Amino acid sequence: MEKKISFIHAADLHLDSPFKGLSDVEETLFQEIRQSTFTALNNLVAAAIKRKVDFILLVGDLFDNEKQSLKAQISLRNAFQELQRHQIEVYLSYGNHDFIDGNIYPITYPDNVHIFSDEQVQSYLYTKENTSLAKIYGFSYERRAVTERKIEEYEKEDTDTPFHIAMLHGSIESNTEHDTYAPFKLGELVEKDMDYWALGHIHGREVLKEKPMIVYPGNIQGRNRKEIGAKGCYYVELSEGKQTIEFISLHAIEFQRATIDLSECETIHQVERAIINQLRELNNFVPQLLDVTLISNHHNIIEWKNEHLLEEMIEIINESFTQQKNWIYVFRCTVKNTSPSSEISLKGEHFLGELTTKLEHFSPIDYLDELFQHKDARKYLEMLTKEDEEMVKKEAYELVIHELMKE
Ligand SMILES: [Mn+2]
Repeated sequence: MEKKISFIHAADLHLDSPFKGLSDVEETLFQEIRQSTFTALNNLVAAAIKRKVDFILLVGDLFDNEKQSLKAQISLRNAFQELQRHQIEVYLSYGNHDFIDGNIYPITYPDNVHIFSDEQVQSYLYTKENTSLAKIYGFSYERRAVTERKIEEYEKEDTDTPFHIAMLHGSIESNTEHDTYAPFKLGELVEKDMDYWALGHIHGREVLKEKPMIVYPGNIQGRNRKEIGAKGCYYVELSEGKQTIEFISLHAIEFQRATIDLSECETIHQVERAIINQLRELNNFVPQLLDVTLISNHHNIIEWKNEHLLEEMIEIINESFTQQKNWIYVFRCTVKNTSPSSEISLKGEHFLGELTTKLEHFSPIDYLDELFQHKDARKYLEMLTKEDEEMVKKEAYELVIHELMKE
């Protein structure tokens, strides 16, 4: 008989993520957002049952925080019990967000759950109807940061077993955007001759290689404006000489970006129409948290902004679009004037020239330091990016110019 296995590969569930940047969203909506990582977990379980997979791989960062929230632990235990009722095994490893030493409420999961218990690479054998089918290799983070290279520890064992799958929560050595934990080179993974590399840690979905399959599934639910688009897991089938993967969307709420051109708008009421028309076209399958950029080649957009009319307009539109089932909520709105004259050409004038130079050397961080250091406030704040900083400066400049030109 042909040997064949099927499984789901997921990582970075980040259960019970606090969504701190969205805490000022209206209460019932915020509850739904807070619940989204759990809804995505339920969707994962449903997908596994529907596809009748042999097992699930969860490659680290199941929890958002090492002090594993009770709610997340219990949701996971319930999910695992449901999978057990359908004879689905679970192989899990912990990552940098849920490293073992941080767990203060040890919990017992059902027997179908196989946990990689420490930083040493180990293996589990998956058998079905008394036939050995797969060797699954992996390790867990005991501490917050595993900066050592772990790749040397992965060695294929009993080669009579048809399939060899390696789980690794870490990043490619050249990746400078994320903390490089358990670093590896792509070529090193290839050399190990595994059938599938189930990676975790990077939240953007990416198939690094197809032969053999080396895959980041990304996280199962977007958690901030950088984690946009569909989020989910991979369904994988391995048979002798053949591998197929298919992405399954699991997220309960989608983060997305939209740019709306208001160049044709002469009045603020036309702005309302323009935004509504574009939101209607989104046709979203799940509720959407939208990061909107309003652009126009007219200067009126800056006036509307400074008079807080755009802000008010977004509020009104949010009220209406959050009534529908697949609601849309604009959680961030950036304004861009694209006309060449937007860089008001007053640099020559002495006072404005000086203002411009001052602004170029100004850093908003200096003024925010106290806030970011505050022991309560900092839990809810994300550090400004370079891009945010530039935006703050531009807004400040435009506001000052606007106020000065008024008279
Ligand atoms: Mn993660």
